[in-house]
Amino acid sequence: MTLRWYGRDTDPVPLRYIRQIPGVTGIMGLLDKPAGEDWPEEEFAALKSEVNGAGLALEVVESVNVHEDIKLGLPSRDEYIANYISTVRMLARQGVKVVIYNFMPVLDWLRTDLNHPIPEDGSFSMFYDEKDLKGLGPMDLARRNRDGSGGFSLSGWEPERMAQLEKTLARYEGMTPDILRVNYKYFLDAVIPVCEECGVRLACHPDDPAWPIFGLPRIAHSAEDLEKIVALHDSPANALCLCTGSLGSEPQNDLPEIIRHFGRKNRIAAVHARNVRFLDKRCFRESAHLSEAGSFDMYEIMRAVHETCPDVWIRPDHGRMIWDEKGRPGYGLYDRALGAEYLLGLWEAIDKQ
Ligand code: CS2
Ligand code: MN
Repeated sequence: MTLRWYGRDTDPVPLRYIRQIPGVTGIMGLLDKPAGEDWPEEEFAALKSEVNGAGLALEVVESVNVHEDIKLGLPSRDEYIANYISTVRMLARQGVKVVIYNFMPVLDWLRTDLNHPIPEDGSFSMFYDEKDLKGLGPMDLARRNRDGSGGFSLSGWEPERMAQLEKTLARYEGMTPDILRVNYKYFLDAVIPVCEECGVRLACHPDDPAWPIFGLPRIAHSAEDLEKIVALHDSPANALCLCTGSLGSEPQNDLPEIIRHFGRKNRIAAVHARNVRFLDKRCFRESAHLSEAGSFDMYEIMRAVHETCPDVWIRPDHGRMIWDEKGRPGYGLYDRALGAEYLLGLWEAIDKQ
């Protein structure tokens, strides 16, 4: 059980607090670098010793972002792929086992409100309503996110990424899911053999929400999509990060079944456990992890993990803001700590059964 941690300069949660959450043994961490850069080993080694010094493991990196030129299939992609490979080798030397990434064009996750009040209990969580997108463009969303982020640079919405937003969007005109998959395969064919050689698994994070946005092709939001991804390069190193909140935002996606399917195939390397409550069609809020707080059966989800991929790294994904905490939306301490304990409790019960 791990918690995501953004680093001492930008994460208000100190490592020792994470260490004090019973059963949490590590973090999913990162260096804050623009996509396409080769990560310097000294910097990562310093991060690792800081994390290890706090009594926590750093075996999962989230995320090493994929440069847009790779997704677009531009000639410059080879240079960025070479950097990706060099980073994977470096991370392997530093003891990293799983690298999470996504292949979503331009925009990563998308919510329409980062601080939505939950009327029942006065807490706040992230919220999505397709109706709120009417008349809004990606640039408006980027501004809204910046204003609602409490001053934090949100992963997926980093300022340097947003500065290029309009230009990058224009370059995707005419891009189809099939072309995107061809470019994806080119990337995997280059990187996965290196992962195999050095004992790292790449874990693809699904689209969040689980449908295309702003007309951009998205290719990771259903069981069929994920099947195509694992088939692009057939290797256990070409794996998935099973994010329940992302995939599950589409009620058609049967989460326990999807987990069992890809777990049995040995294609799940990491799990993000999150619960959401459906409020309407394409309208949901992120809820507490407890099954009854949302729309997912977290017991069944944990059982599927226990049955088919019990050795994966897992973390509670986005939590609510509770107890007046001021933090990075989705990544406060309190609700994620509650989530971790709940998930560990389910795990203990399943295990003893
Ligand atoms: C994360 C994603 O905060 C989140 O929603 O699950 O940002 C995730 O880290 C990336 O999509 C993975 O590359
Ligand atoms: Mn996730």
